[in-house]
Amino acid sequence: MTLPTIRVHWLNESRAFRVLWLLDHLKLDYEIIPYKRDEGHRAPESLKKIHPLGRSPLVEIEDKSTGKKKILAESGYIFQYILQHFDQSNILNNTDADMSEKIQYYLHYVEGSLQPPLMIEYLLSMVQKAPIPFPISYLAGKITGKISEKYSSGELKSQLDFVEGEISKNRGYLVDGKLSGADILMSFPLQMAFQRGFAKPADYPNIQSWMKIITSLDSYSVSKDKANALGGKF
Ligand SMILES: N[C@@H](CCC(=O)N[C@@H](CS)C(=O)NCC(=O)O)C(=O)O
Repeated sequence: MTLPTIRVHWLNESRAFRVLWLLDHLKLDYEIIPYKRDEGHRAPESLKKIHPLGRSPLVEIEDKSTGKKKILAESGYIFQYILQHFDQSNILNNTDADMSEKIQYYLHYVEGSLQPPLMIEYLLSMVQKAPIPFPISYLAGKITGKISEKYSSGELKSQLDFVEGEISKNRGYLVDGKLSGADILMSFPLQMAFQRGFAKPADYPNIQSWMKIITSLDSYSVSKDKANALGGKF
């Protein structure tokens, strides 16, 4: 089978890093089309030429014989597509049907449940750090603190508690005691939660050791070097 050309529309410091890592772990050839965040930390307008929503990651699949192209958006769907079409040896899939369904679950869970409270906490922290004059800054601090207390920090804690329990039950990984696409996809929000100080590493020992193991993989370093060479941390 001739594999198509795979192009990753990659934005620096973004979820797109996981797609590089997935492709590198599967040892697939691909091209990176880099985009740089603007001063407001947003994606440049040029990404909207690839997909109307202008978010990253976007993956372009081009059939080498016909030149026909398709654009894949949404990290979970991109993972599903790549695992289904390009992981025939089940390196990151699972041959057991129940376990395979569990991987699929995480492809939805990551953006559907884990990412929203994390994003709210991030936005609230940005408001708290913004250069707003007193007394508006005081009021903004009170309001954002209340939203966090009443919703997002508690919600994030239950999500992290859940993931901590799953890793513990599943022998150090998310599914079946071994690495799968779910681990690579889930790495981004979990790294963010700790790097941004929304959770204390000491409260989540299973997530910490899981993170240490998966980020020690050669494929992680290969992707990180590629991202760094393009001027992005991720
Ligand atoms: N649910 C989408 C989210 C995509 C998304 O929000 N990507 C961020 C990067 S982490 C982005 O492109 N941000 C730039 C912007 O919003 O301008 C996915 O999973 O791919």
